[in-house]
Order: sequence, then structure tokens, then C-alpha cells
Amino acid sequence: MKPRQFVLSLFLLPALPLAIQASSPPTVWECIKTTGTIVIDGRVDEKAWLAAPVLSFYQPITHAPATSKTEGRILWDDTHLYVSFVAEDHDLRATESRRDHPVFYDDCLEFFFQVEGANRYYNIEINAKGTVFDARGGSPRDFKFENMRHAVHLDGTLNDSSDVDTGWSLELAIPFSDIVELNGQPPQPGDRWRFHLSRYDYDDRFEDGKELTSTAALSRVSFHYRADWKELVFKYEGLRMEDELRF
Ligand SMILES: [Ca+2]
Ligand SMILES: [Ca+2]
Ligand SMILES: [Ca+2]
Repeated sequence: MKPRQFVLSLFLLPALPLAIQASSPPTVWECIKTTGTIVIDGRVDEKAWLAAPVLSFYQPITHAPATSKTEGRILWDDTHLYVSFVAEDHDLRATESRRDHPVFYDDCLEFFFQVEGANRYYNIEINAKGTVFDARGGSPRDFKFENMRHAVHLDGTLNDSSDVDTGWSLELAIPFSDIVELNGQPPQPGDRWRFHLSRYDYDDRFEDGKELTSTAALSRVSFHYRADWKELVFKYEGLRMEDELRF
């Protein structure tokens, strides 16, 4: 960085350390349309994923980078919204196997979103066993994504803290036909939803036994506080397969 740029940066960003400010989460995210095929097997290795931009995760309030690195990706096509996570995790823990029970007491990956113009939001939370908690308007009892597909892949041993695990990954395919406000139609390019991806990582190395992180700049320790979420903008032009094949 040239001296003049450095002085300018200090002038513009007086309140926070430069290292944190430089990696602050963006407030708008482009959702790229894909023509690629995504196999929902928990492995985030399709060419479509490799071509997608990566969302990073941050701690609430300070917006410092997550200790446990997580990569989030979002794509869409004419029928589905696709979400994936690749999560480093030194100690994989999950015991809940009942749908719509509190999977967030386990290692858990989450997707919150609200369709443009809607009043109610959706949240999908999935633990490292693959158990689903899904809710509309905060209530899991009255709503279920009937045709959502998901899969997790573990790279380590579940509920065995005697070793050091590598992490886990999750793929989701959410059919637009399951989203009430869309009335059976896919989103239109230019539509602006609100969203964030979030995570609970349970590990004794953390001071209170867990780390909560999000792709959004959370002003409080709440994943449900919609004012802090990002905008998700559906892009007009998608990636062509030729672009994806370059990776
Ligand atoms: Ca896959
Ligand atoms: Ca383990
Ligand atoms: Ca963990």
C-alpha cells in the first residue's frame, strides 16, 4: 500500500483495526445462475460450485473472522436454490436425530432467508448427523420443506473427541415450489431477498464451548435479527458451462 493510500484508509476507517475492516462482510451478495449439475451428496466438488463466489464467516458484534473457517456458496437455476457449506471443524459433535428438534445444540449449519416483499422468513438448520430443523416465521411446527434435498459429508469421527477432525460439508437443494410466497414461480433476475448463512461450532477450545459465526455483519448475538442480514440479488446472467469448465 502506498503511503498516501494508507493515510486515506486511516482517515476513512478510524474506529476499527484495519485488518478487521478490510475483511468485513459485504452487505449485498449476487446469486449466480448456473447451468451445471449439482449432485446432492454432501461433497462440494461439482464444477458449478467451484465457479461460485465464496462467502466467508464472521463473529457477531466484532465481525472478526471466524476461528473455524467456513465457506458458503449459493447458486440458482430455474427450479432450485442451491446452498453449500464447507466447514473446518476440529471436533465433530451431533446427537439430535429428531426433525425440528434443537439441532443447534450440535455442530450445525444454517440458512436464513426472506423473499422480497414477504413478511415471514425461513430458516433451515442441519446438524452434522444430517438432522433437519426447518421453520417459517420462526415456527417449525407448521411448516416443512416437503421436497428439499440435503446431504452431509463428514471428514472425521463424530462424537469422538479423542482425535482431531478435519471438518464437514453440507449441500442443500431447495425447490422454489416449496417457498410459499413464490406461488410456484422461480425468482426473477434482479429480485432482492434477504439472507445469511450461520453456524454453531461446538469445541472445548472455545471459551464458552462454542463459536457462533455468520456471513452477515451481526450487530448482536442473534441469527434471527433480520435487520443485520445481507441482500441476495438474483443475477440476470448466469455462468455458462464453458466458464465453469475452466476451473
Ligand atoms: Ca455434490
Ligand atoms: Ca472426532
Ligand atoms: Ca465442532
